[in-house]
Parts: sequence; structure tokens; C-alpha cells
Amino acid sequence: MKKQVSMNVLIGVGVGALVVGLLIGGFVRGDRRDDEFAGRNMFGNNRPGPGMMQNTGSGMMAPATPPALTDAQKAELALGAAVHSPKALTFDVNGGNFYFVPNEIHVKKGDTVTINFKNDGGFHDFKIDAFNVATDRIQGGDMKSVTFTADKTGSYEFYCSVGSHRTMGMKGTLVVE
Ligand SMILES: [Cu+2]
Repeated sequence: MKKQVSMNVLIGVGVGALVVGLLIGGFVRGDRRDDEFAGRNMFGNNRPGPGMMQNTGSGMMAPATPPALTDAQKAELALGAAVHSPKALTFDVNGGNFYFVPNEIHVKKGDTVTINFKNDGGFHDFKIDAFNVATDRIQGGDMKSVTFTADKTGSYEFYCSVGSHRTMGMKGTLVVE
């Protein structure tokens, strides 16, 4: 009986904390959207403006709409997926709050893979633990490249290690066939 009561209290506290967290999250997100919009207008592109620079941390948390794959990205993906002997492949990967485009890449075992990671906005990195791949954490508008050998088959997650970006959707899959 006593155990039942304390469980109910625990559940009550948990739900309460969740509601408060969602409310605060909503407010923060609302504020930041304006900042990001202002930064964009100032330069007429996706590079962060002064407004964004002053708002580090949660300032970069406003979710953005992932861009569509470009024709160049589609061609890169097709090359990786096509039957081939080991070769050098390059993939242009865009990252932002909270996505990677593309979020699925196919290569063959033995391929030398270069990822050109372009940050569309926010503060991000690109990692694949299985291949010891990790870029620096970069600001919106910046780009970092990493090259590695896909020397084992399997499905491996790539992700952003900043904050909770990974659980918020900033991840994808590298399939080595
Ligand atoms: Cu990130």
C-alpha cells in the first residue's frame, strides 16, 4: 500500500516536470525563431548575422526545415549505391536544426569516403563512432571535411554530438555493403 502511494507521487512529479519543461521549451523556441530570422535577413542568406552570434547555446535550437537534396547530392548518392570496385567517393552533407541531408548514404566496403559537412545554421558537428570520424564543431555557414576508409560492412549511425541534437533527429545512416 505504502509502495503504491509513493509510486503515484513519483508519477505525479514526473508529469509535472514534463509539462513545465515543455512550456519553457516552447517559450525559448518562440524567442529564438525571431533571432534567426533577423540574422538571415541581414545578409540575405543563411549565414548567421550579429543577432544570432550573440545568442549561443539555446539560441540555435529553433528547428529548421531540411533542404531538398540537390541534383549534385543525388548524383553522389547514386555513385555510392551503384555496383563498383573500391574507389574514392565524396558526399556533400548539409546539417542544421535538427537534420542531416542526405540522412542515408550507401558505399561499398573499401571505399575512401569524404564527407563535406556544411552547417546550414546552428552549432553542429558530424560524427561516425565506428570509423573514428569527428569534425570540429562549426558555426552556421561553415564547412568541414573528413575522409575515412569504410573498411567494414554494416549500418553505422552518423550524428551530431552537440547537446541533444542527436535525439532531436540530427542523425543518419551510413550503409557499407
Ligand atoms: Cu547539431
